[in-house]
Amino acid sequence: MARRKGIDMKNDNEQKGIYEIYQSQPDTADEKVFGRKSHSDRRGFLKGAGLATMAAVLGGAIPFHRNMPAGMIPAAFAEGLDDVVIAGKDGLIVLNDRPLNAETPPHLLNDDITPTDRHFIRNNGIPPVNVDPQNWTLEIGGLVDNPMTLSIEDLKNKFDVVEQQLVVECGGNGRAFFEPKAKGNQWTYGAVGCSNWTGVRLADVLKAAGVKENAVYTAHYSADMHLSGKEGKLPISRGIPIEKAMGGENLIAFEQNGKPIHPMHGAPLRLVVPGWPGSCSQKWLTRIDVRDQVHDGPKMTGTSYRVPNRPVAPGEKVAKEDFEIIERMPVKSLITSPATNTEVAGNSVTVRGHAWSGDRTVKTVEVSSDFGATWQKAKLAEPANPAAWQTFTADVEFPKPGYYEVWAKATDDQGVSQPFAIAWNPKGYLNNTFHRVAVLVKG
Ligand SMILES: Nc1nc2c(c(=O)[nH]1)N[C@H]1C(S)=C(S)[C@@H](COP(=O)(O)O)O[C@H]1N2
Ligand SMILES: [Mo]
Repeated sequence: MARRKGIDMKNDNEQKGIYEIYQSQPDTADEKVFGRKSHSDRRGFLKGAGLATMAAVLGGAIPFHRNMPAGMIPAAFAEGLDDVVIAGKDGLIVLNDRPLNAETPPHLLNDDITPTDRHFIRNNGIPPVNVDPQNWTLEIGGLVDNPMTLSIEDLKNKFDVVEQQLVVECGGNGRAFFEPKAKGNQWTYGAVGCSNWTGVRLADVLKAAGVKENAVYTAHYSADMHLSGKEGKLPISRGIPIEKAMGGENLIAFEQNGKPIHPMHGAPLRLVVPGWPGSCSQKWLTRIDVRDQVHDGPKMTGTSYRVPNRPVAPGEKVAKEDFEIIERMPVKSLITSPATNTEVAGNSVTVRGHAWSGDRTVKTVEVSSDFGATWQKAKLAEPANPAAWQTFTADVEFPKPGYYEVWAKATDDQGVSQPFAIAWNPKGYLNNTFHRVAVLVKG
């Protein structure tokens, strides 16, 4: 199990995570952590001993300290996870080993195309073992004129085979930063990847099957086993609206990055529904049914992959009927270089990262090195294809040595930008706040 770095509480000698401290005692959090009260604003307290303490903890003076919002946890502390290594998975952080869940530290996501060994893993159940791609079949059933049973060879022979760079992001990516805490995998930043997927278009297969007029939703089934081991009990069975399923961006994929799909990523066949919660992308895919109602399989109902249909206060109890299914994932960006807590020699650094917005295009990415007081536009590449992430770069200059944070903010083609603060929801979904990395300029 990964753990957060603990902060030693001065008075009660208790080890508490920094997020817990800021949540439970916001007024005294700065005092607990930095030895001096902040009152409503850090400006005052940061002039004196508090500023010196914070600088000592962060490893350098803070030239833009006047802009630092009160109660903001320095990005230097945001990734307090111990490194645990999984075989064949280069540097991923394991959150849970049954089922296996692992995320990728941002600096290992620097490539335009995410290598398979750096793609996060999110399993709800126990993956099938000894799969035989030769005898694997996919059934298309439910409200279709021509139900079909297709082998992987059939898929390759009967349909256009296409290759696309597609973003898969878990709906709970960023959950670790929720206060009050939300139950579930405590993903920080790295439950996202953009690999090159090869397969056939889901839409082409559904068209060949002849979707009936009254079709509303797809239902996805797979060969993994429920954690209880009970025969016939499904760990997860999600679906998507039929209009979404007809988009050309969704693939029934048999290769990731030019190789047969890795066992942890759904070998030998999976859906890739980019820009929607990763849970829509059923791995170890065996059947797709077309239904005349919203699918009600495991993890479709209750509060799974759902958010309140209105803004709620942090910690507010929300009635079940006020939840709605998450559709597209929100606009977001990730700084992949420099890694957080990097020491920079000289007075500038080239910042690099990726930005994406569900199945939309990102129009601008801006970066700030003064806690959001001023922003500069980054250079932003076009997506390789719809639903691929877009790489940005920016040369950022620092006026003098000290502690800085580089923040990134993306805006999509509908004019929607990333927010500074989390839109809290009970299950910890859709955190698309700015990514912040700590940079220590040595001059
Ligand atoms: N059959 C099956 N498909 C699944 C899952 C699963 O547990 N079983 N997890 C889903 C979730 S919640 C996510 S975020 C993505 C993760 O895909 P990856 O493990 O290839 O990164 O797969 C989805 N598809
Ligand atoms: Mo997920």
